[in-house]
Amino acid sequence: GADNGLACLHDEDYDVPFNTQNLNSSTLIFTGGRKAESLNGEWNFCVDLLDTGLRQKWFSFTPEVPEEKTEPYDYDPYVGETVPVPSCWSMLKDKWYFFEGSAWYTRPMDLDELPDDERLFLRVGAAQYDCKVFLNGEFLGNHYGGSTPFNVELTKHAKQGRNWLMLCVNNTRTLDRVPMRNTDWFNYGGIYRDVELYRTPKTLISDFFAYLVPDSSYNKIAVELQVDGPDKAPVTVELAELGIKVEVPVDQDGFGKLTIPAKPELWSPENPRLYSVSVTLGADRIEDQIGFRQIEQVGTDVLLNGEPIFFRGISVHEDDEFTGKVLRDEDLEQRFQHAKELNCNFMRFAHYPHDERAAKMADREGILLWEEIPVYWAIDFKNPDTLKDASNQLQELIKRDRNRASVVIWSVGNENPDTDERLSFMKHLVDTARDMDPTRLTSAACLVNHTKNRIEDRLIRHINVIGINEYYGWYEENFDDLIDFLDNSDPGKPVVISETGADGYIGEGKLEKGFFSESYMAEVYRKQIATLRQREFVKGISPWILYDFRVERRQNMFQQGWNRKGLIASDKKTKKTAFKLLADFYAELKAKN
Ligand code: GCB
Repeated sequence: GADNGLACLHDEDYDVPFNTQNLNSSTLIFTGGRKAESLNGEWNFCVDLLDTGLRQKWFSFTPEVPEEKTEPYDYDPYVGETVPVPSCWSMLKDKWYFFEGSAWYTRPMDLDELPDDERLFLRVGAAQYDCKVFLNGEFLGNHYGGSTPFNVELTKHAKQGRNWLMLCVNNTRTLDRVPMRNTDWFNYGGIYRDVELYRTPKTLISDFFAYLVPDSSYNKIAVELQVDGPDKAPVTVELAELGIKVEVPVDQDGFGKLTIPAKPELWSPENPRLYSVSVTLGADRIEDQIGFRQIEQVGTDVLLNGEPIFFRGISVHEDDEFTGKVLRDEDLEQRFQHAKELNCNFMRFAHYPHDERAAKMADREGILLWEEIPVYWAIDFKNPDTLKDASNQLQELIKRDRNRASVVIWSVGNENPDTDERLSFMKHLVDTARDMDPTRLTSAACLVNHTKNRIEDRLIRHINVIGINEYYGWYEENFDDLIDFLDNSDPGKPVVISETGADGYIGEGKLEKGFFSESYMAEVYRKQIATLRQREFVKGISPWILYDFRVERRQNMFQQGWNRKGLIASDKKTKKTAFKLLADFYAELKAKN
């Protein structure tokens, strides 16, 4: 038949160049305080393992009643099954649980005529991994990276009346991407964060960054902003509580930067003080709640507002038994509630950018954050496309979250093999983070030389904080090697034990002792706590992990598709013994400070 696929022998042979990656950090728009129209809700949906939709151009079909169709067709985007957005398809039907491939989301959008002086933007909070955007049959671009937001300008493409929006989302793990093929978390698929429309004036404030100037005086706030559009006029920035109202001039590219004398009350976990900031240019106005603080690395110390700090942390994935990566406000509140019960002042958001609401909540709750991109295990460090992808995800994350005082660390990688290519790849990412943001520390989960049993990683030279994932008592069965490991290491920089832990299974058929028993897990925590507390260069711990999380590669009878290293079981309620051990240890540290 006409559609035997011969027209497209290779994926590259589609006559539309789909992999444009034109929707990237450079087109991401600051949306803080803007009014959004939600496009969440039911969308028409179809999984498409063979990419028939791209070959047959399902996006170019027009809505017609069945009786009047002029050709046979394999899918009708305008009728049929629907799914909610946001959601992970893996969680909606058993037969989609392990589905990896393309899926089509379609919905109508009824619009009034767009006034001449307005622009219209679509914003997708996250779609895993590749998302192609079509409006009324026209391909507008694609975005790559499963956990960061992107915008598509619709101004010139949307029409008055009914429009059809189609998103083709593909969660296939590929060799040239970040992450690559092997991860210790579940490969969910779908549009799992909010989809929204934004209307702005012709000229808008497209980016904004406000921070305490990092020096010893604590008396200057810097603002950096970007104006996009024809009227590049000065922008008004107001911090009413500090009596600040200034005009920030912009250059011909629309970029503006100003340093303002100011003495804000400093943000800290004990006093998570946020200031209302408003930014206006003509009819455009953005708002945010921003805290001002200083984080520094000096020798083996981390200083928050000039005072040494110890990170009492816990790692957490974005994962839920029933909804996958979709987290409601209540779920996020519960996450912080549990961190508070543990007496934490710090969380590691592993291993990819979490929902942006989480960092906003951390700002209010006074929890310091480590945020990271999924440069995880083996990825193709030689491939320029891989670097482009990693770098773009990092830039999107930084643009999204750099006004969050809670975020103190950008982490650029996790347990990556030490090669020359990896080193220059990671150095590139660290440099990018520093360029975009002078107010945070850089880190990575670094390497251990297991023969010499000590910290050894050329990347350490380039970062501020050395993350170490160590599993003495678990993967390294001889626990006492931890003592030897710490004795052998002399890193000269602060070390955060970014992971440690053990699986503890507490469901039916649980063991009383040995690997996977709750008591074994507790024993590992007891020993870790006793040993790590004595080390001068250990400046924080974020054990692995707050909740049990779903993962394909763990299939023994205690795991059954789950990593069981959670201090709390997958129900997010039942605490294991180790929870209290860590909470007591942190309570003691907290009392000392
Ligand atoms: C690690 C990884 C983490 C895994 C963990 C484990 O080192 O960074 O992603 O889930 O170990 O449980 O093995």
